[in-house]
Amino acid sequence: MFNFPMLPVQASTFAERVDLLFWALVLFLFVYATGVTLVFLYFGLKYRQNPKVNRRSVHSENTALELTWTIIPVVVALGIFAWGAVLYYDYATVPENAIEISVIGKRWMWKMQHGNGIREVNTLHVPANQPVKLIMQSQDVIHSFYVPAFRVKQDVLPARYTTLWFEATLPGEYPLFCAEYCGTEHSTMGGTVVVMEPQDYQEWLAGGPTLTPANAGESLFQTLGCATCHAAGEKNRGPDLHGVYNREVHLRGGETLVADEEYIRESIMTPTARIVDGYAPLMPSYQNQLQQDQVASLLAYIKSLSKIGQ
Ligand SMILES: [Cu+2]
Repeated sequence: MFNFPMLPVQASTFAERVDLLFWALVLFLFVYATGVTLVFLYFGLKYRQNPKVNRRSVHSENTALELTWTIIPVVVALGIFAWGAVLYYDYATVPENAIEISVIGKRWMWKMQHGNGIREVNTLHVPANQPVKLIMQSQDVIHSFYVPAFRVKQDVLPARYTTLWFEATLPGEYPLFCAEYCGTEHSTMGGTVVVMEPQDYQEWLAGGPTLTPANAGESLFQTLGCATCHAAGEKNRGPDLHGVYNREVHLRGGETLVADEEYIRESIMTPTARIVDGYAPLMPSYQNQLQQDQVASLLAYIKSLSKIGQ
């Protein structure tokens, strides 16, 4: 009859669940607001200035009534919180089998790089029915990676990795936006996410260059002389990096953390920030010497080392 969609098409595993919560909230607020408004109008009419209603025996307190209208909204609010928390937990927990794609935001474009080295700008090809993890960074100001059809959005920050995951369900093309005002051409900073059948995606991937980020990272690792201090084995000036990714690391001062993407990136850019226990703060900073994609390549190389170490 007439086509008036309220929300974008549901194209990821999150979409239906997020929409359900959204509509439940809308319904709840509608019922609540209508109820309050009707009572308000009723009392407003009944007790308006002139009518001779009985105003003598006015109740100033009603414990049962007050308990009711306190406890019910509390239970409802906590229920909404729990519902949202469960959704958020899944949104924040990346499945282990997710394929990883590197995304760099930059005024005013999105640069993507796939695991085998294929690069694209403002277009992101992903397979359907498979979790995809985006490892994102900005080259300048704060951007935000937003795909309405997937119901996912994540800020992309300079000098820090953020991640975002989704599992697309419906092959097709969906708009991608920058959702954080980032300058004069912010509104043009967008593109398309192309969801393909897994087999088509593999074929598409196979059509690209063969220098993987890990390969590029390895040659960079040699060129920059990283291996001088980070060679395999003990008694080196720097820690052995085999298997370091996603492993627990003990820091000077007793702190322990997991060496994730962000820690490795920080250790390249500001090595003295969090030193591994047992080592001296000797490493120079690479803050102004590396491009973001070079850091991403080094990261890919260091991650590939962990597979050999296991
Ligand atoms: Cu932007």
